[in-house]
Amino acid sequence: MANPSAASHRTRRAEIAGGGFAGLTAAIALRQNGWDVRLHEKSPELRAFGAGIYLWHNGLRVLEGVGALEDVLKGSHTPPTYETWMHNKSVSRETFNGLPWRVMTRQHLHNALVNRARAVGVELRVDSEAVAADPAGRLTLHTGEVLEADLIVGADGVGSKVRDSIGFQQDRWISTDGIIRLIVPRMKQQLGDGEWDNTIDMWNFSPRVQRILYSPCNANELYLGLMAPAADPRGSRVPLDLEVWVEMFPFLEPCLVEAAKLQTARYDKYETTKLDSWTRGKVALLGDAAHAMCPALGQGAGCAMVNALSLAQDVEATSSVEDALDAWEKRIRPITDRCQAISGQYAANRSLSKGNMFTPEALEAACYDPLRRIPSWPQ
Ligand code: FAD
Ligand code: 5PR
Repeated sequence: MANPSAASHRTRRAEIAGGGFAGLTAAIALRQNGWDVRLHEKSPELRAFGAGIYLWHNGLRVLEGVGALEDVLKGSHTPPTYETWMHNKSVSRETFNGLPWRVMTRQHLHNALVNRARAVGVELRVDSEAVAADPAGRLTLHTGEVLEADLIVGADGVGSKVRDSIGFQQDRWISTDGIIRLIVPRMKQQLGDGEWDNTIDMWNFSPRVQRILYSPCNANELYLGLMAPAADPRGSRVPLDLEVWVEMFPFLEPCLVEAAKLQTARYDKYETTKLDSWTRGKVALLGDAAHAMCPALGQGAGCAMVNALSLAQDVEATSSVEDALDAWEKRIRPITDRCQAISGQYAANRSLSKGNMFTPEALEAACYDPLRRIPSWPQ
């Protein structure tokens, strides 16, 4: 089929709502394919929320595709081993057959994507909230301005206004466990002997259910995820209830003391959203707007980024954006659906506490290669 933009002698335009990992990835990928792209972020500045993040082979391949991998690799870390402990005893040490994975701060990943978006010429607008979208190809902003485009992307997170203005059928649910996520200094010397460069998923079921996911991001920064049931007032308290955490994890005291100083700490429950469809006419939903998932497999952003890059690939293949979006959802969605289902089961059953839970099924999304469009690991 003829190149659609060449056939119409007109550069195609995309309006994107949301400057998170999904929106930024889509913006760069479309722009690299010659689209005019404007991205709208409702906040007054472009920044990441949350603390740390895991990316696996799939997300790292997206970064390669959008020209941001080198920047992300500098200042991030691949732990030698992904350990799981139960009651302070090691139950598994996983290395995933050499599958690439990486831990970093969210700000680090976000900075790399924003820099790349600027470098390729994406127009970035802050203080620009999308309030509605029209499947015919219109995005309405909070100012009342209506923008027309060949493609509208709703990457505006779990509370998506783009999605809700159109009215997709959706199932939503919220977990009973939640998490306090923080970045603290590594304190490696103070921690003393131990394999403190590893990821260590530390589970305790008694006397209370409390878990810490210990994740070094680089030489200076440590991502801590402190998990407790929402029904536990002390485990879910913010700022941190230092006593209750040090009692359970005494060997992490130097880091926990730092964590307790953070007044802005939040306790978040996991949200899951499942839609009947990710597209309507010229509107596509990406990331948490389409498929918020439990974080057990560390794949919400990874799947979002794969889907964003794949969207940019698929609108190149067909002259009708509507047809391309249908084909895109059919092609790429099943991997995300399966990942979301396993993540949900693992979270509900606290399955990761058993160790060795990164089975081939659980790693399906991670093994996908969005550039070659095949599952490519093990090679
Ligand atoms: P968001 O990150 O929510 O970005 C949406 C953006 O849109 C924000 O900047 C927001 O300000 C803006 N916005 C909102 N509304 C509007 C509007 N109306 N108009 C304009 N802008 C708007 N994923 C991983 O891959 N690896 C992990 O290790 C991992 N760990 C996680 C741990 C926890 C505890 C949780 C809860 C999630 C985790 N995830 C992880 C999932 C990941 O955080 C999300 O899937 C990902 O951030 C979604 O990106 P997004 O761009 O779709 O949405
Ligand atoms: N894995 C990762 C993660 O960030 C979380 C979980 C598992 C990478 C939450 O922080 O099980 O909750 C989890």
